[in-house]
Amino acid sequence: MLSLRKVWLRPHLPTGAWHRSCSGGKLKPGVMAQLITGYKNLIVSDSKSLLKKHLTQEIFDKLKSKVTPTFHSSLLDCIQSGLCNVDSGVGIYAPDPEAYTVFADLFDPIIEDYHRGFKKTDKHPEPCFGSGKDFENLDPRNEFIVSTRVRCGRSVQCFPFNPCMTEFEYCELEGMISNALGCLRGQYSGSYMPLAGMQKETQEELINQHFLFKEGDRFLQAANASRFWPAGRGIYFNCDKNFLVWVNEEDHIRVISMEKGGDLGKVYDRMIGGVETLGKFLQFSHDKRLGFLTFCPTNLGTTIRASVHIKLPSLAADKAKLEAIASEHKLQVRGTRGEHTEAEGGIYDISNKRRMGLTEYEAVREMYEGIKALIEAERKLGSARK
Ligand code: ADP
Ligand code: DAR
Repeated sequence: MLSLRKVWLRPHLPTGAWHRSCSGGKLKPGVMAQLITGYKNLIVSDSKSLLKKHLTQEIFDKLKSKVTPTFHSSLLDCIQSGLCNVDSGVGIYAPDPEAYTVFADLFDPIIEDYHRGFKKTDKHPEPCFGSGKDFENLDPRNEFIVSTRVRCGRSVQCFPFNPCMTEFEYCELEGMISNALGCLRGQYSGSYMPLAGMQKETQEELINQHFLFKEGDRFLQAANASRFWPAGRGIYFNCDKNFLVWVNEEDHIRVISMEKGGDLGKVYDRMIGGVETLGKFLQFSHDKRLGFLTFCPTNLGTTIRASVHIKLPSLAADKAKLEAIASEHKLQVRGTRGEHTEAEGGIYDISNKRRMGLTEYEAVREMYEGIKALIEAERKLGSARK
C-alpha cells in the first residue's frame, strides 16, 4: 500500500497552469482588466450575493493586486464564480487555504454574515462530536421524513483546493484517499468507484438515488473547480450503502452517512465513526481560528450539514411561513437536490445553516430542534385545516 506518511510530506508541485490568473507570483496580463470589468458588472447587477454585499470599492482596491504566497491565487480566483453567476447566494470560494488569510478583508465579513455573527475576532471551538444517543428518531411513525443525512467535509494537508489542483494532484490525492478508504473495516468496509470509466447509466442512477454528486454545477465550473473532470473524482460506498465518501467534488473529501427515515442519532453516530477513522490515515487541514478548512466559506468550521428530506404539505402551501420558522431555527430550506434546485414531489432538503462558532454536536442539535419545531408546526397547521 502506498505509504501515506511519505506522501504527506510531498513537495509543493508547481501549480502553474494555463488557467491560473498568476505567473511567478504576479498577475498575468489582462487579469486586472478582467477583475475591474467583472466588478463593475457585479455592482450594477441585481445580484443578492454576499459577494456583492461585502465587496466594497475600498476592499476591492485593497485586495485586487494581492496573491497567496504558496499557490499564487488572486482575488479573481476567489470571486470569478460570483462575477459570472450573479444569482450566486455567496459568490466566493477559497482557491487555497492561504486565501482565507490573504483575502481576509473580504472573507471575514462574508463569513460573519453567513454564519450569523462569527466575527473576525472569534475563534471556532475545538472539534466536539458528542454522541448521537442524545438525538431521538425525529419521525418514528415515518409521517414526514423520507430520509436523514449527515455530512462533513475535509481537506487534506499540503494540497490546494480545486482551482489550483493539477491533474496529477487530483489523481495523487484520489490515490491517497482511496488507500485510506481501503483501510475501513466492519460496517464501513466497502468499495471505491472512480467516476472515470463509470457507465453513464450507473452515474445517473446513483445521482437519482441521491448518493452521487451532480455533474456540471455552473458555480463550481466558473470557479475552475471542475477541471480535468472526471479525473480524480469518485465515490466510496459501504456494503449497506448508508455510508458514502465523495472524493474531489467540491471538497477533497465529503464523509456522508444517510438512511431512510428520521433516526438522526444513528445516522450521526455512523458519520462520526467514519470521519474519525479516516483521520487516522489522513492529515486534515485545520485552522486554529476557522476550524476545518473547506473550498467554500459556508462549509468552514464544523463542516457539518445535517439534513432531512421531508414532506410538510401544509407548511409548503404557505412557503413564507415555512421559511420564517426555518429562519427562526437557523435552518436552510432547499430543493430536493440541494441548492439552486426545486422541491420534487413536495420533498424539501432542510438542514442546519450554521457551521461555525459552534461545535459539531451543537450544529446537529440546532438542526434537531429546528426539524422538531417544523414538524410540530405542520401538525398544528394540518389539524387546523381538517
Ligand atoms: P452542499 O452542501 O455542497 O450543497 P450537500 O452535502 O448538501 O452538498 O449534498 C447535496 C446532495 O445531497 C443533494 O444531491 C441532495 O439530494 C442530497 N441530500 C441532502 N440531504 C439529503 C437527505 N436527507 N436524504 C437524501 N439525500 C440528501
Ligand atoms: N453555489 C454557490 C455556493 C453556495 C454554497 N454552497 C456550496 N458551497 N455548495 C453560491 O454562491 O451560491
